[in-house]
Formats: sequence, C-alpha cells, structure tokens
Amino acid sequence: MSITERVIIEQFPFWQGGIEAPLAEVEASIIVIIGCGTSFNLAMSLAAEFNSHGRRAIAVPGGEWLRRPEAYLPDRSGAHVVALSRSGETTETVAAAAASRAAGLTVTAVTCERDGALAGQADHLAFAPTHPDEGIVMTSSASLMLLLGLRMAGVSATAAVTEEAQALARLLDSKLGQLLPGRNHFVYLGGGALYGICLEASLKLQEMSQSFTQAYHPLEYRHGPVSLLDERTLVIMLYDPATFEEEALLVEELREKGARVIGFGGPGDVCLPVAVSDNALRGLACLPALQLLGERVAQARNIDTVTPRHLTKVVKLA
Ligand code: F1P
Repeated sequence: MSITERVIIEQFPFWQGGIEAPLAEVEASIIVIIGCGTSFNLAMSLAAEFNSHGRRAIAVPGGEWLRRPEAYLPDRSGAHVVALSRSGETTETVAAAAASRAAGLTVTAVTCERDGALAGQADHLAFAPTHPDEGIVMTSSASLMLLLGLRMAGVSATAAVTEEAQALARLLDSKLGQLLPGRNHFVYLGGGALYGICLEASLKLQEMSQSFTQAYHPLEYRHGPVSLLDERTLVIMLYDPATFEEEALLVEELREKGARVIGFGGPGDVCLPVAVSDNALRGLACLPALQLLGERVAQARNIDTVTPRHLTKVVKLA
C-alpha cells in the first residue's frame, strides 16, 4: 500500500480532532473565505454552506484577495476573513491575511499547523493536526479543514458522517475495477456546496494521476463542455437531493453519449448511497472516496503520488 493510500484510509481517527477543536465565533456582515489550491476549493464549498445557513460569504483565491480585493468586494468594512491553509505557509494566503489585518479586518486561520506563519497573522485559530505521514497531496488535511469550516458555519460532522465516509470509500474502491479501464477523462458534477467538492476531487485526481479532469455545476455541463465527452469519459455525479431528478436525467443523457457514471447519492453505472442530508456534509462524506479514486487512477498509470509532478508541499513566491 502506498503512503498516500494509507493516509487516506487512516485519516478518520484524525477527524475527531476536527470535531473537538475549539472554535471562535465568526460574526460579520460578510465572511470572505480565502485559500489556494485545495484550500480555495474548500473555501468555495464553505462559502456556499455559510450562505445556505443565512450568512453572507464569498470565496476568493488568496492571491486575488491580496492583489485586487475590490474586484470581489467593493466595501470591505466589517468583513471577517477566514484563511485556509494546511501548511500555514502559502505565500499568497499568508500575505492576504496580513493585508486584511492591516486594513482592520478580523482574520481567522484554519490550518493544520498551529505554529505556521498564517497563525501569526490571525486573530483566531481553528487548528486540527493532520496525519503525520501526509505528503504533498492534501487528503486528510483537506477533510479536516472542511470539517472545521463546516463547524464554523454551524454544521457539525458527527460520528455517523465519519462512518459513512469510511463506508463510501470502501464501497467505491470495490467497484473501481469495472469502472476505470479505458477511462482517461474525468468529469465531476455537483451544485452548491458540492461544486467546491467537485473542484477539489478534480484537482486531486489531476495532481495524483496527471489526468485530464474537469468540474462543473451539473446543468452547466450541457452548455459546451459536453462536446468533449466520449467513451473515455468517467463522470462523477455528486447528487443534491433537492435537484436529484434533473441530475438523474442529465446522467442518463451522458451515459447514452458514452460516459460511465459514478453516482454519489443517485443513479449511474455505479450508485453509491449517501444518507447524510446536508449538502456540505454530503461532500465531506464523499471526499475520502474521491481521494481514493485519484490514488487508484494513479496506480493504474504507475504514477507515484508521493512525488507528484511539478508539485511541492508549500508554494512560496520569491
Ligand atoms: C495549498 C496547495 C495545495 C497543492 C500543493 C501546494 O497549500 O496549493 O492545494 O496541492 O500541494 O499547496 P496550503 O496553503 O493549504 O498549505
């Protein structure tokens, strides 16, 4: 078993740390959630979740919030910045947090490194340690930071969610033998809080296996991107119970066009039942399975995910 696979499978006991970590209140007229790479994808999901629970939030890449915040929020007074970074060292995120504080905004850091530079630029800290063997590719830490952020939005991951996540990873793994052969184009579809999860799952598989991946809101996929779909495509549909019927119709159409489909919470060539009802928690429950999918595709291509091409654990700008 590769180290990456082991970390994915062994992440669940660490979730307890995220469930129990002390958190400060995030009270503001608007919450700006920033991060880079995986951390930005999580920010997208979290912003949707805050909004769904009645609190205005936007997700902005760390570098964008640093360089042109006015393009995202004209009046920044009273905003609360939530900065996500596993390492706490990513240049753009740390600098954006520092600039936000200098502008008088409150900053909360969400991180797996208590003593990182980001923690030093924050008024509040949400911290949970990740699996010590986690490498460049963010797996356990992504789940943990999502979990912490969801708690800030008022949504608690219970032991039942952890169990469901474990079961989903096992179940998907048992089905992949029939799904992966011949597939080299991976499309992730999901709406609302599930869209950020799709972005993250897509990035994960791309980083791990150097594959062509895409992520779209479900109905957006028919507006052009569908032109790339063929019998080499594997679609991963993250169903939202509220829009299940139209998503099932879309899946039917994509299967007719040659795609194989994994349905999380709905129909597909493989259908994986998801019991949790809150959308962002559904995303959390699906995330380890999606991480494992990336690892399995990498293994099928003989790619070592411990040393992903062109990537480093921390991206620092000179
Ligand atoms: C985020 C990140 C990862 C990416 C790579 C470099 O870092 O950009 O998303 O996969 O490993 O780092 P962080 O700010 O969360 O530490």
